[in-house]
Amino acid sequence: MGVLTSEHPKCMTEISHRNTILSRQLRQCVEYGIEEVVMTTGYYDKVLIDYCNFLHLPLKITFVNNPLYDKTNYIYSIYCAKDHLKDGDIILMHGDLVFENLVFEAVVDSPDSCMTVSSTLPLPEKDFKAVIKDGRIEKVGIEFFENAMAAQPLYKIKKEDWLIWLSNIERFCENDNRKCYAENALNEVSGQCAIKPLDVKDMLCAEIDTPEDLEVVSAKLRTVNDRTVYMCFSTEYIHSGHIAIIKRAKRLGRLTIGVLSDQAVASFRRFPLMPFEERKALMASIAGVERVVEQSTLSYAENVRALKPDYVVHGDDWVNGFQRPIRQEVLDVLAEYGGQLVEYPYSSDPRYKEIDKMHRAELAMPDLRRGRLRKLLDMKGLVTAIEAHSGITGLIAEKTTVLQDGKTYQFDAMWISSLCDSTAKGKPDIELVDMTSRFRTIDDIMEVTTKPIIFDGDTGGLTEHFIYTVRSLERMGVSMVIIEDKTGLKKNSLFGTEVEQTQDSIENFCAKIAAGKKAQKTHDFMICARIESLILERGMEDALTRAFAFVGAGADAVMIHSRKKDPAEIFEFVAKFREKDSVTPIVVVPTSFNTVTEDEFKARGVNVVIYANQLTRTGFPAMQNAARTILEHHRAKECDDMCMSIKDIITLIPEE
Ligand code: SPV
Ligand code: MG
Repeated sequence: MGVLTSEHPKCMTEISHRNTILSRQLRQCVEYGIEEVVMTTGYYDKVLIDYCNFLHLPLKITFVNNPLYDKTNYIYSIYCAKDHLKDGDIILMHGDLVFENLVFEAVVDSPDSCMTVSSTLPLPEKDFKAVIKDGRIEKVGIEFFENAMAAQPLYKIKKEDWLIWLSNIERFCENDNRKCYAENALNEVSGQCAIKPLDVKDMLCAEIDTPEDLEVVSAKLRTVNDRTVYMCFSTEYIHSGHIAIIKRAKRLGRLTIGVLSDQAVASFRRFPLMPFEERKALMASIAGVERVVEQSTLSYAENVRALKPDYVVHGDDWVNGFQRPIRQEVLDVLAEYGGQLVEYPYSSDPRYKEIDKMHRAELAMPDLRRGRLRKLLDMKGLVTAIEAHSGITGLIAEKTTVLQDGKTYQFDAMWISSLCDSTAKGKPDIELVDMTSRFRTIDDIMEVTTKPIIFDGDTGGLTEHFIYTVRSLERMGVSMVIIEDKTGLKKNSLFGTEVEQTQDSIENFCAKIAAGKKAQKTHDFMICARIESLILERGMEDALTRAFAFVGAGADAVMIHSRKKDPAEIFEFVAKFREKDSVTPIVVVPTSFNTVTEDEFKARGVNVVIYANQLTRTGFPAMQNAARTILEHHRAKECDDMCMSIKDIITLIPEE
């Protein structure tokens, strides 16, 4: 190295603007949790010690001088230090070695003894090569070319292997064999040690022997230091598991964090308690996070294509489960430009589950749940709800997730239908099931879910009773009650004019709405007026007149209902209503006009789509079928294929 080492040992050669070979190695040790270092010294021993002290690193460094450094090789330095090296596994490295973090991480994390080799580099003429046999290192030296790979003296040696190697080092040195490599002592006992080759391929792991090496390695180091890393988070709280993975990610390069948009979080997990801007600020405040960007879908593709990070980092929890296609897409996009996916073991610390549970519990609390429907309407423009009439149907509404085209779909809310609640109790949908029983259903559902609830309030009953119903629902955390403008013995709307049904007067119904609005205590709670004019064939004009009157009386939303298959009258109502009122949410229940997609409803100005009875209508026929099958066969075997496994049922139920 000539002039570069005229005043200090080679390991103190600068390799970047902030590091020498040694300071980089020591900082890497600190970064990877190593606490004790034994450093053998030779010439410029004091310069080296002063330098290490000057670095002020949280390391206990034991310096061991080899007094014969100019007459011996490093086998003798190890011999001098032997008494400090017998306590446990060791990492062994030469002082002129430069390696990137990913290499060091693989060495430190290796469960076995290992030595770094490269299957892609050409065999060096004069440097170390390792002969590999049966997946183990058999010999290390500069003279081996057959069955060999380029090798670097960066090892992790498990204590049991090290003690074998070290005792042969001792034997060599005590027999005055001090000028060879420590590896000569290894080669004699390698059969008793299990040192595996750790293939680092093209990653940076190189010795600096000449000024040319220095130039090449420094240049490679600049590209290593310039690498970029991308991760994405949806979390609203940071626990030590997040910090650990962020720490690992930033060792790989300059870290950009994607924060999932509120809409994306709501679509795949649950409504975020902490809005996007807050979550973004939280991430930006973490040391080492260079940039925070929005990721607006669960799919990484857009951001990865735009940022082209060298690495995407993720926990290995997405290898299976619903995120699997997202992972595959990341791999495909990375392959487009040669990026790499790095996965770390997912931490399933019970404490994190506890935090998550607390978070869920918070979301389920009445005050937080109630206001979430309004927030979702603001956030998404169109909200979907599916019927639930029991705890288990609530869980289906809460948890069912579909992944399509890199997006996840879930229902936003639950509809507690009078039809389905009554049917589940074997009763007709004529306001026969009393409020106490209906509240019981709400409570059962609320106990196991977090999504907002829209309650089918039938006619709302007498105005004098309705105000109490509003307060009870509000207190329970229901987000919206829908009451229909009928009076007397209400029957299900899908009977239309086949049964006698009486529409309430506009005045009466407006008074009921106004009384309900006056009774509620919070701003969050919504009262929706349901217009039955089309069901009862009273015409579009009547429907619109009523809609505007009800909004005037304080309704927070209107629901227009129809039992026609053709959506034309619904579309006409929506268009005409929107001509005069662009803000009041419109609710539809497309049981009959079921060909219309959510996107089309949204484009026309609808805000809430309720799938009002599909779980009931699919569940009961399946049960009837099972019952019939058992009766026919006088045993349950034939019914088995129709049944969900007990295991699947159990996984649907959250554990407390
Ligand atoms: C319900 O689900 O109970 C409803 C909607 O009120 S409908 O059955 O279409 O009238
Ligand atoms: Mg109903």
